[in-house]
Amino acid sequence: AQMRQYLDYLQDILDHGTRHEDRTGTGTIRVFGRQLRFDLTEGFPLLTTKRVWMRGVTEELLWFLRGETNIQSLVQADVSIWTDWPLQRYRDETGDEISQEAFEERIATDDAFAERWGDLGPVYGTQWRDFEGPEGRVDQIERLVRGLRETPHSRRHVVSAWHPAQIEDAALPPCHYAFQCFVEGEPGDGRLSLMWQQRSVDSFLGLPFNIASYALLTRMLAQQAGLTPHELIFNGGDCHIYQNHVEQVEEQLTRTPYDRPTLRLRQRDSIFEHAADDVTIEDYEHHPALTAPIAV
Ligand code: DHF
Ligand code: TMP
Repeated sequence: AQMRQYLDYLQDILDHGTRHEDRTGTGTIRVFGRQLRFDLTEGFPLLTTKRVWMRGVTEELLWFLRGETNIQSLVQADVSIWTDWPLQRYRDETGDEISQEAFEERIATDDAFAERWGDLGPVYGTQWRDFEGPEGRVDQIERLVRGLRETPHSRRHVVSAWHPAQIEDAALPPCHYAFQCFVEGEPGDGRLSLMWQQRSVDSFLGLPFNIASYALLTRMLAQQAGLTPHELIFNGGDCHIYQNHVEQVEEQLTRTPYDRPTLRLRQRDSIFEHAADDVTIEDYEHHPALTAPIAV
């Protein structure tokens, strides 16, 4: 099975979107309110119309699951996808026009520097594992895994990364800000679906990562709860294509998707014990990589 619907979604934005200036000064073409559904029994939903960097996706998800918000361990794993935001803050506040390489080198090797400049504030890691409430902190992932095991048919399997009192303190307010799990069928034969909400969607750079990340999370949760992954559903609010990504999008629209790859995930006793090499992607046939500047 393929992923034609991602291409249809991009075409829909080009056909029906309106041009608008945005926070980053780049400009977007945008529509509001779209849904994509992926049947996870038909292979792993990693885009094939360009290369998507699954190791980066995996390292980022494990970083969320560890409850971390400092980029140090990501940078140490050679993952630079979150570097731009701390780097920009460092440059703005110090006036030091340091290169990305030099900044990452210091983040990776100098703990005091990383502590001072590498933190993104209360982003996903904090909210998923350590959500601050009046009666202490809530580990939403631990609670979710327990809930899926003990009351699988509950309608309350919700995790929220949106903490209204802490939005101002985050380098970037959560884009994918909540998800819900849903279980069908009886114990021994249960199927797990997951739906996530995303307020703002960089459809060319961010969304392919987000789809793969939530598909991997669904696999991990299913494995912990003895369930079979079923459906993955994306609900997007402001769904946009940056104006400097239009050429890459048009190139992608000329490409025919390949069949989806398969993902293998090593079983662990706890969802918090996974390492990046627990994840392997097989039979990943894809079109050539496409690069694009990210709007900071
Ligand atoms: N800001 C914006 N404007 N768009 C985003 O997608 C975004 N995503 C964030 C943080 N801020 C953001 C976190 N996730 C890349 C992918 C995901 C991501 C951040 C960055 C990215 O640059 N991907 C490139 C390079 C990957 C690679 O190194 O191979 C890509 O081509 O997918
Ligand atoms: P905003 O906070 O002004 O909405 O900017 C955030 C940008 O980052 C926006 O283009 C959406 C994009 N984004 C994703 O698409 N996926 C992600 O996972 C993250 C963190 C950001």
